Amino acid sequence: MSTQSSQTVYHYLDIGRLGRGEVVRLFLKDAGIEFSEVRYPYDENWPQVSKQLQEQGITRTGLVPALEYKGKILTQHIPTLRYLSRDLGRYDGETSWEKYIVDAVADVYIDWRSEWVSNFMQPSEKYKNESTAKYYDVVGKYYAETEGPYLLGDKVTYADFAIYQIMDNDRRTGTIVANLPESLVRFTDAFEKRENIAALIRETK
Ligand SMILES: N[C@@H](CCC(=O)N[C@@H](CS)C(=O)NCC(=O)O)C(=O)O
Repeated sequence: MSTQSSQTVYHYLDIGRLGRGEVVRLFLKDAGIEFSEVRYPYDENWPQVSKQLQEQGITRTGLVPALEYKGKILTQHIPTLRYLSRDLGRYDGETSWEKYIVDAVADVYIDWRSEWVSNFMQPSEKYKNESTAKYYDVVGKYYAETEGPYLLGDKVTYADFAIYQIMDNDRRTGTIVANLPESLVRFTDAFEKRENIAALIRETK
């Protein structure tokens, strides 16, 4: 999909710092990309608004986030981050193996995010007691494979934004595990100190 404008515009639901969109928003902030935001109330009018967005070509599926970026419209939040990473020439691994690790952790995140979305109104016992334990263990082990603080060591990649944000969302819905793996404590501490992220956290706390 194409757009005439070269301005970056972020389209998402008006649900604060929850959901898939915030992963893209954090990434844009970190990268220092200027953007404007269009937020849609997630209420009884949303199905109609979603249909209009489809008709306008802002989203193919009726779902958001959608990003107008350099004359194109990007949807599907993880492919959006991959596109931006390639465009910026940073936020990805360098070797084929590193890129694979980043993609693999992003894929675990996609499963985790789907389960989080199904559970965020009323978390099931299975999500609270089994799923989260599994995801924090699996992802914690990936992060423990380097000295950290990020997935690939000292270089931040697009998967770090997704993992930070799903942990943040679990904290907000009271579903974060009691004992975070040490590798993820180290990661969260470092991530929150990143210049543009720290400023964002201060603004929205
Ligand atoms: N595969 C899409 C999924 C997008 C998606 O499910 N977005 C949710 C918000 S996080 C949405 O638009 N929900 C509104 C609806 O279900 O109508 C992505 O990764 O961006």
